[in-house]
Amino acid sequence: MIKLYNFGPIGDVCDASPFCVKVETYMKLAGITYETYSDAQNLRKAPKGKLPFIEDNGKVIADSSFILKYLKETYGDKIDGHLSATDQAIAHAFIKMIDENLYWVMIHARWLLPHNKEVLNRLFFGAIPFPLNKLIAFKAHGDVKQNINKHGMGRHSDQEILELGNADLLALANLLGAKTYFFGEQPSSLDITAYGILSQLILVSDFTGPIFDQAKTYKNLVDFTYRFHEKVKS
Ligand SMILES: N[C@@H](CCC(=O)N[C@@H](CS)C(=O)NCC(=O)O)C(=O)O
Repeated sequence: MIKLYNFGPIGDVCDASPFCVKVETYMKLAGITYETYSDAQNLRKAPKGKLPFIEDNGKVIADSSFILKYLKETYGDKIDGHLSATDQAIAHAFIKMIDENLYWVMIHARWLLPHNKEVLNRLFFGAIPFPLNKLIAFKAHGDVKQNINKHGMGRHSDQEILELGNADLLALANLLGAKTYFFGEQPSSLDITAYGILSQLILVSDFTGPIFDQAKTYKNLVDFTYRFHEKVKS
């Protein structure tokens, strides 16, 4: 059985990382059996220093996009087979928008808005004994700040980051329109990826701030997220 190495649930959502939600949700929808190994310590043995990664028949695959590619090649393309070439191109561009841009907007809100610091430290480092929890939290905050600056998102003002995030949300809302899923009546990897990030913005109530409020103003995205959550929750 496939072993999925992730962080673990946050509230009612299967993981605190949108990339881990993506992989787990893909396997659920594709009917692929797996077991989860949830622990932030998995980062230590993660081949690329990030989660998720999977282990299947002795093979280790890291990064959500390579994991989905491997699952499609090994177990059949049960999720995206119905997409036209144009839909596949649109899905690819939107998935990159979510993974490479909107993700960092969410990370900024969670890690760099001062009012979320206490809740983040409690949720992510609260189980670690004192004083190790303080040391690990201090290092993690420094690492995230450096990473978000190196990405470039961290160079913008809070207001500019909100604008960039809202442009992505608007694009998602416009593409979804009144449809059940982004390409009609059947879910695809884009729906799964969108659920990964929207679950963090809309369903996880621990973190607060303008981007979380903004996401909740798009009624079709909110309805989509709750609908998808009902479909895939354990
Ligand atoms: N491109 C990777 C991104 C994975 C990623 O950024 N994971 C984050 C959690 S959301 C992580 O493990 N961060 C830990 C770190 O950078 O130390 C994927 O698609 O799986």
